[in-house]
Amino acid sequence: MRLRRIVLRRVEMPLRFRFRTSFGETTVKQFLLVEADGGDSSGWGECVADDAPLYSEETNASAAHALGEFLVPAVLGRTFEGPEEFARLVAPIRGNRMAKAALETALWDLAARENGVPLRDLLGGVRDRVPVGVSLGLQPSLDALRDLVAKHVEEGYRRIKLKIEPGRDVALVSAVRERFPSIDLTVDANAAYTRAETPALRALDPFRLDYLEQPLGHEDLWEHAALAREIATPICLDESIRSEADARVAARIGAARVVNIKVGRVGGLAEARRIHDTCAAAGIPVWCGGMLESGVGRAANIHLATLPNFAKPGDTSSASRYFEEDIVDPPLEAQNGEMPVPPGPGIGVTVVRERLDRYTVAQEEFSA
Ligand code: OSB
Ligand code: MG
Repeated sequence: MRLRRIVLRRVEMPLRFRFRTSFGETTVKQFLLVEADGGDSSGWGECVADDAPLYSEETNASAAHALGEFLVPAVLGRTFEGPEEFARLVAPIRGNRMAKAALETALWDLAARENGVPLRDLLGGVRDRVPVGVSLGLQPSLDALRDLVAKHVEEGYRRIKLKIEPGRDVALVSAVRERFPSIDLTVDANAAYTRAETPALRALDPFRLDYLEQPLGHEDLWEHAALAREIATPICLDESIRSEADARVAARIGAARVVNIKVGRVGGLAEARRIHDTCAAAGIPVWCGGMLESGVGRAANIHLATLPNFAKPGDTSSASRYFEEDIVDPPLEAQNGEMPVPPGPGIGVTVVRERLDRYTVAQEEFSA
């Protein structure tokens, strides 16, 4: 594999709704898109960093810097076997996982396109469709939340995840559970609680949640293990798992009974697959998280989620929930709670350049 040219775009796409979590609010999805030009075809990768370092320490500006100054020069014009070599090529560069993942995913897409196979086949996936749920942000009222849950249950989504924060937890879960006694229900705190708030988390025990996602701080692996012994709801880790090493420790000390895998958070598809394998060996089911991605990142997530231990519905719901118009074809739409894997080569979708150009606000080109 040899890259002739890499194009880094800065893209802005308006969201159809305001997405509110315990850490912030998004109305416009602002992200970097990587195009890796191999000559005959291009591979695409989406960076899931945000403008502000609230979910992780990375930002669009820090990712653009890491890519432009260090990551792109590490691969451009070099000849290497394929995406599995990427980790070795960028090994001296610490952190910057979302920036790395954007470029690495583009290399996987390119490799799969050059071989004429779906990305799923390169990764070792085993399914044609993946079960999906939705992640619902904090809503202005309990009625608004219940109506939103009803809409998505009717659409066939397989799991409903509610964002919570201290003071907006038990009442919200109880209101939804009362109206929907048997749906697969989960909550996500995005690290908003401390160990001192264990009673509020224990109060969720009666509601038969499938899991409680990332209640405590990013660095609090040990604290999660302690909390797990004091509440009945299984803990799922998101922000705390940045690598296979993190997953291995979490499994060993009992910090997680479920793991949310996000390609960007862990530095790429190869590391995501290693975490998948480690969790499988430890008997920990995983699912594919989302970061409000456009069709490029969303498609890659769908291919990843075809691996066998993705045993719970992911956050990769229909792109039309988020965007009036996506930048890829065919549209990524769930059918009765399942997302079909787009069957073409690579990530299986085509970037529509005319549309992408309309959402591109800046662009930088690097040539070998
Ligand atoms: O914690 O899973 C999260 C979105 C942005 C940042 C963090 C998270 C999320 C979501 C949305 O929950 C998932 C999606 O629908 O893409
Ligand atoms: Mg989460």
